[in-house]
Amino acid sequence: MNQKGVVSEVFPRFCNVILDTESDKSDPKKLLCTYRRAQILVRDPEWLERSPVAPGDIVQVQVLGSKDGVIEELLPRRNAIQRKAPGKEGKVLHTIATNIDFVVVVTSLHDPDFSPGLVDRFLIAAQKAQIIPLIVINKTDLKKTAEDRPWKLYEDLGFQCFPISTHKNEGIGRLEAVLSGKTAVFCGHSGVGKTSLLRTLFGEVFGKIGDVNKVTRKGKHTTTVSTLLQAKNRTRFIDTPGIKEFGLFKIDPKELIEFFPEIHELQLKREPFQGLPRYDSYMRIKAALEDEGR
Ligand SMILES: Nc1nc2c(ncn2[C@@H]2O[C@H](COP(=O)(O)OP(=O)(O)OP(=O)(O)O)[C@@H](O)[C@H]2O)c(=O)[nH]1
Ligand SMILES: [Mg+2]
Repeated sequence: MNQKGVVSEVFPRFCNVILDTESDKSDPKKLLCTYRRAQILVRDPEWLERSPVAPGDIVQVQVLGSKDGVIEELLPRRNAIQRKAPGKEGKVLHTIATNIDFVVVVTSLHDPDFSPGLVDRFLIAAQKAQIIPLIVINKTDLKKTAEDRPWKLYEDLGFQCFPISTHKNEGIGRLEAVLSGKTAVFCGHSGVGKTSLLRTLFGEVFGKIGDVNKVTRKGKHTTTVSTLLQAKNRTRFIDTPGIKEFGLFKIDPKELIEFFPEIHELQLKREPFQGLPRYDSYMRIKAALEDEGR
């Protein structure tokens, strides 16, 4: 029997699939499926994918009993958020999630400190994939002064920002309203509170939460496998492991400036732009892309 479903977790040789017949349930049954690698579409002859499927992929499954199945076919993706696969030589990419409405870039105000470098990279990748990015700034309970608002820059650029405190349950309602009925992937550095926030949004305990290192104030990579959660009203959340770096690919360094409109504007007017807050970030990403092309 063949049935359609959505990939919820991806392991090296298997993945979990939630069948469409379970799509309204908040605790859906999952089928553990093997891949028939040869039958998975090759999407890009130039770039190899690290895994045959990604969370959010719609697949056709041959059901083998109540718990097992085989992936027969991968249906075309509406979109995908992807990065260069870290630690791999050559053109290998990591598909973080597919068929999504929002990329939620989760940061924390402190512990670890707000990191604009990663935010910029996620914003570029999301915009390139035509997916709406949202920026969450968690741990606002650790605010030091009233001016401690490093995300203001992104608000001024027109991005939707959500300063929240998961611990104090502040600011989460506004985010919840935007995400209702949609599929959103939650990404960011380790330790910013992705799983903590998702437990609140999902309303149930799942996964593990880990302390940040007391000295480095960084996370300890507590979540190790992405998980697609099926919440009320067909809302779907994807929790992901914290990432250290986000390698952009297939962007012409000359086009990069379009993702930095405030720098672009001054450049066109032939005015100095070296003092702008995102100038360093722009130069670093440009250098990385130029390296890539060599
Ligand atoms: N002060 C403060 N700490 C928080 C808040 N939200 C989460 N934390 C803490 O931050 C730490 C990391 O939380 P996690 O939810 O495991 O972070 P994560 O982003 O899922 O981390 P990885 O799975 O490693 O990527 C834990 O000690 C949480 O208790 C918050 O709003 N305020
Ligand atoms: Mg986590």
